[in-house]
Order: sequence, then C-alpha cells, then structure tokens
Amino acid sequence: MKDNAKIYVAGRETLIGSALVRQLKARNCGNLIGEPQEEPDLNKQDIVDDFFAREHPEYVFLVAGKSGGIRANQRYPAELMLDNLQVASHVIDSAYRHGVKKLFYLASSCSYPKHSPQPMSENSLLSGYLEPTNESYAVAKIAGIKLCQAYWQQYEAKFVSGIPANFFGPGDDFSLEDSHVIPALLRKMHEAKVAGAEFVEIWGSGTPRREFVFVDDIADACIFLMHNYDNSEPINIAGGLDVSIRELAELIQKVVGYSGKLHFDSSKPDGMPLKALESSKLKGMGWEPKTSFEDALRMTYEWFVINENNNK
Ligand code: GFB
Repeated sequence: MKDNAKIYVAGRETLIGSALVRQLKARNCGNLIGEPQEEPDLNKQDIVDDFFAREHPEYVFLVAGKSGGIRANQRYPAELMLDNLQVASHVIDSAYRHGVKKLFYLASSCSYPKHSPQPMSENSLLSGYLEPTNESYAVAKIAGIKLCQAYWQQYEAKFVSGIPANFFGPGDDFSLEDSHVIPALLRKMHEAKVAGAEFVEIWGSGTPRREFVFVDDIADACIFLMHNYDNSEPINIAGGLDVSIRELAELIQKVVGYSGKLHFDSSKPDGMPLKALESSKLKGMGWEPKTSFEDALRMTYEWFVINENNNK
C-alpha cells in the first residue's frame, strides 16, 4: 500500500475508524476517499456499490458495524447482528466486484468460543459454543471472517481478517448502559468524584479478566497488517495485559482520583470468564503495542473530561 494509494476506511465514525483515519493522515496517506462527504449508507447494497463504482478504492479497511458492551449486546442482539452482517456483506462484495487490491476486515475477540483455552489462539475459532451474552454479534463477526476467506478461496481476492483484543480510547461511547467497561467506569468514577458519592457500582463479580489494547495501537496494527499480512487465516491483534475487572476498577480509581468504595453487583452479568488473545503470530512479525495501559487510560480520561458535556 503506497502512501498515495486510494484508501477507504469503511466505518470512519467508529472508535477504531476515527483512530485509523488519524493514523493514516499522520503517515501522509493523503488519498483517503469518501472524505469529507458523509459516509455512504453501508446498510444499502446499491449505495455501497455506487460509491465503489465512483471512487474506485484500492485498499479498504472494513471497521464498520455497530458494537457495544455486554448490556448493549443483550438489549439489541437483532440490531447488532443485522447491521454487522449487512455492512460486511455489502462492503466485501463491492470490494471484490470493483477490483479492490486488498481489504482488511476487523472482527472481534467475542468470535472465540466461551471455553477456549486461554490465551485464545486463532485455531480455536469455531471449536465450541459462544458466550451467550454476545452470541448474535459474534456470529455476524464470524460470518465476516468466513466471507473474506470464501472470497479468497473462490476468487483469489486478498481479503484478510484481524481479531482484536477489547479496545478503548478517546472518542469511545461513554453512555452508562451501552458502553464497554472502560468508558463506563471512567465516567462513573468521574461523576462519583464530582458528586462526592460514597461508592460506585461495578457490574458483575469483578473476577472476569480482559485483555485491553489502546485503540491507536489497534489502528497501527491494522495498517501494519495491510502492509505485511497476506494470508486468508485470521490473525489476533493483542499484546496488552490481561487484568481482572476489580484490578481495572482500582486502576481507574487512581487515574480519576476517586477515593470512594467499589460495590460489585453480582446480579449483573460477568460475560466471558477470561478473554485474552494469544498474539505470537503478530509478535513474530515484529509488531507490539506501544502505549502503556495506564497512559492509555489517562488519555481516554482526559478526552472524556474535555468532551464530557457531549457524552451525556
Ligand atoms: O466491556 P464489556 O461490556 O464487554 O464488559 P465484554 C466487560 C466486563 O466488565 C464484564 C464488567 O464482566 C462486565 O460485567 N463491568 C463492570 C462492566 N462494570 C461495568 C459497567 O459499568 N459497564 C460495562 N459495560 N461492563 C464485549 C461484547 O464483551 O466485548 C462485545 O459484549 C464485544 O460484543 C466486546 O465483543 C469486545 O468484554 O464482556
């Protein structure tokens, strides 16, 4: 992928999409197509197809599709599944029919079975039952991976997939019900600090473990893989630390400066007991995340404080 190639980031308004656009611009990739107009409606095949016919992208990062935390997955399984199936099938098919040189599809670590050996390696895909709290979304993400592989197999289309660890960062969804755990806890603790509240409620038992990676590092890995990975087998994108939700909550207390108590509400779901990714394949290619977990939390918190009023 040359710096002046025509690149399309499908889903540039998502957390990862905006990080990708930032990083591509920082690398002087000036030919980002589709900007500054509004993104085409990826839920409509004819609109996506017209867009590809008009713009002729050479490289596509497919990071579109609705997502959310554990509660959003329980509340909107139909919406999340349909949206992700539609955007993946529309963009992948148009990319093939309009001769895109390479497409990078971003899946999700919830594509792995609930009881995969940990850390989860690429060959655990489709080896068991999924975690019920996000099964619908996970099936759509698996379909995206499989569609890339099918186009590779049938048409020799260079469509590759990456499976990221849970990611977070500036621009995240900070809503209390639908967000992922990091933005939710940053906001809860910030509001508790400002209000002088005695405690903050943390969902679940606090024992589940998650591996987190800063969104700018995930974006950096996507670009690295676009340059260096030519294989139809999906590849994990991780290399962060796995922490328990209790440890995470304590670290967020420190970052926010909140000294109240933590109340764990076991009536709320835990989800996967442990989600960490085996990342030796990517590491072996010479890529590792660059941002420390605490620095990434601080940058995300700073962004939230500056944009707090837009996040209510
Ligand atoms: O980030 P999260 O919503 O998603 O939750 P998953 C991670 C853990 O944090 C769960 C706990 O054990 C939650 O119960 N948690 C504690 C909280 N307090 C909170 C809170 O205030 N808000 C939230 N959201 N969680 C997602 C999937 O699973 O992983 C998505 O649902 C996606 O589909 C994503 O794949 C990567 O890690 O459990």
